[in-house]
Amino acid sequence: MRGPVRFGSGPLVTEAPRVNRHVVPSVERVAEEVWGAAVSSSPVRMISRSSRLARIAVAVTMVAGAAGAVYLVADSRPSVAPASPARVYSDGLADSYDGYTLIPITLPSRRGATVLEFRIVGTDGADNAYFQWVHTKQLHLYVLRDDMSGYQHLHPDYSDGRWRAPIAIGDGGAYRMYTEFTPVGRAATDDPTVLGVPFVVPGDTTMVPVPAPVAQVRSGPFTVTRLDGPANLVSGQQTVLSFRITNADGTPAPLEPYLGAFAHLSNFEVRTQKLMHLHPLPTSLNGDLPPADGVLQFHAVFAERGDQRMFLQFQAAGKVHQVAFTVFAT
Ligand SMILES: [Cu+2]
Repeated sequence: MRGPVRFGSGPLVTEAPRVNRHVVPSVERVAEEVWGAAVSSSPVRMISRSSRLARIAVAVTMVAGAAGAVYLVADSRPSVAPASPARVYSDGLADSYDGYTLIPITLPSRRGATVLEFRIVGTDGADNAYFQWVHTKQLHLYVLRDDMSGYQHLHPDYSDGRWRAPIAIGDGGAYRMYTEFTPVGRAATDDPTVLGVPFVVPGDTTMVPVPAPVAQVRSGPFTVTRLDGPANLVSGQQTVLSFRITNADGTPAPLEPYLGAFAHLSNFEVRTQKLMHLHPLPTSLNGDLPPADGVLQFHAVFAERGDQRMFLQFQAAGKVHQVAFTVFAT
């Protein structure tokens, strides 16, 4: 986080308190001062003043607390100036990024089943078929209508310079397709390139209002609980999203790897349709064991305030499930 840090309703903290770590008053000295002040201002006076051990224990706690507070203040500031401007990651709102361009060939133009077909070319105009295998696929395709309904996560096949995916569109409306891939040479753990183009399916359309935030959503026999309930997130800073997936009796769901992860979360900013695709933090050394408590955590930074609609996919008991949550970022 950059700039001043505000703690609760207190004053704006722009600088760590000046504490000389080399001059620490003796515990007994602090015990005398702290105990005297605490006792004189506390309505609880029945504790024996002669309890020397208790005084020392309180002093130790206070000294540790002060040291912890200093650490927190210091730790929340950048330790070094950023070497270069923050990288702007692609989000599917453009058809071209990182030198790659998404060129649609056949986009759905009516309801029902069809084949979506496109090319992805590099700056030299050549097709770039060989992306890295990330989460068991070279390329992930997402489709969403602009009212945040009709989410699909598909995996096109590549041949003859073209990517093709069978797709079924259930209703008319304005849609966007997103392609996500990691070019060769980039760390597989780095952010992928996400390109997007809109398309329209004419005809009757039943728009779906974005649901209000809730704490729990069910899919089949499984319940997904957002551990923060419907609480708002704070934009512009590192955020942890935690979900617990349970059986009907409340025990952890038997999660299985799906596309190389225990869950896939596509987050769309409702106002812009900007996409951020996330995977849970590993819950075991090799990341190959499901969480014993059924809790999956995702780290994310939400750039803008506003509604987010997130689609969470997971596999349990041999079947892929999908749930969606609305979360407001303040
Ligand atoms: Cu994924």
